[in-house]
Amino acid sequence: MSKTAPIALAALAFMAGLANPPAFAATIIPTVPIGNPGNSPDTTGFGSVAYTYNIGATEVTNAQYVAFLNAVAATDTFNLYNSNMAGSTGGIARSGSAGAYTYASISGRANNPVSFVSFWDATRFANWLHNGQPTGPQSGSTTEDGAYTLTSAGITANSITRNASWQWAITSENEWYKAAYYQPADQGGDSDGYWFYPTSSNSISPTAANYGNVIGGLTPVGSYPSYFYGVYDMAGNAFERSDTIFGGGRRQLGGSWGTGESFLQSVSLIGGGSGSENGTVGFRVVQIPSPTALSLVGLGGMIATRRRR
Ligand SMILES: [Ca+2]
Ligand SMILES: [Ca+2]
Ligand SMILES: [Ca+2]
Repeated sequence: MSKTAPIALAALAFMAGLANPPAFAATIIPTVPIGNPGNSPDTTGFGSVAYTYNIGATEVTNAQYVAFLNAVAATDTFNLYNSNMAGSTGGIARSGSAGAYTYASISGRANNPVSFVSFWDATRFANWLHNGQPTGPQSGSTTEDGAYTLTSAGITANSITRNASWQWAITSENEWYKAAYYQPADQGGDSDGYWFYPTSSNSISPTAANYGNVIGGLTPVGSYPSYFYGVYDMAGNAFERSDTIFGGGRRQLGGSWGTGESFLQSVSLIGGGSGSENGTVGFRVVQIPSPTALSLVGLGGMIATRRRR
């Protein structure tokens, strides 16, 4: 038994490598696993998630959004690009003319959170990840269907929610809240299992996060320490859209570089218009651990069984 486990692990690592061959130029979204499924909610009523999921380690960056634009926005049918992205607080420049647009990160800002994106731009980015990062015009197989089925009526009504078959999506309010504030008391967390700030603490200072207009703008993701689950930048930097409907828009979490600390607190409860686009609001994605990974675990088990004979 003791000899088979490392063999199975090595086989798993090998096959995992084959599943993601380095020659395939897919955009890598670093994620961290959020376990403890079925945790209790906070006193605010938020933070309970019944399933295990992976959450983006950081906000989606300009570099990641550039890869998306170059894949699906040679013709930008649904305005995934906003000309303010090329301004002093943005991070992406566009070249060429409609039908042959290309995009590039602005020097020094590739790893800043993408901003000037609406909730609908974010759903299209999530659909693109869900669909395997295809290249082609904005359509059902690239941006308009997948985790979210986008229709003009649904957009107008702000009624579109995540499909049950989602693989990648924009974080929900509870997925975001749990990753930000939850830490079981018996694993070093607060006595009630929830911190007041995402920084694994009940108080905060500008050494822990980009907020309060101390820096005066967005910072590259990961510039401040990570939290309990290994996640970065949930406190400040860019505000983050969720896909949870809130009034006429969606819940918006974590505060930004320009807001006071009250916006970083677990009791902060605000939203933003789904169609709004400004320089302080970005988003973060979540992923359901893939069936491929599960089947690889099954294969690893088979190999271990065979070698044991
Ligand atoms: Ca847009
Ligand atoms: Ca607490
Ligand atoms: Ca943030």
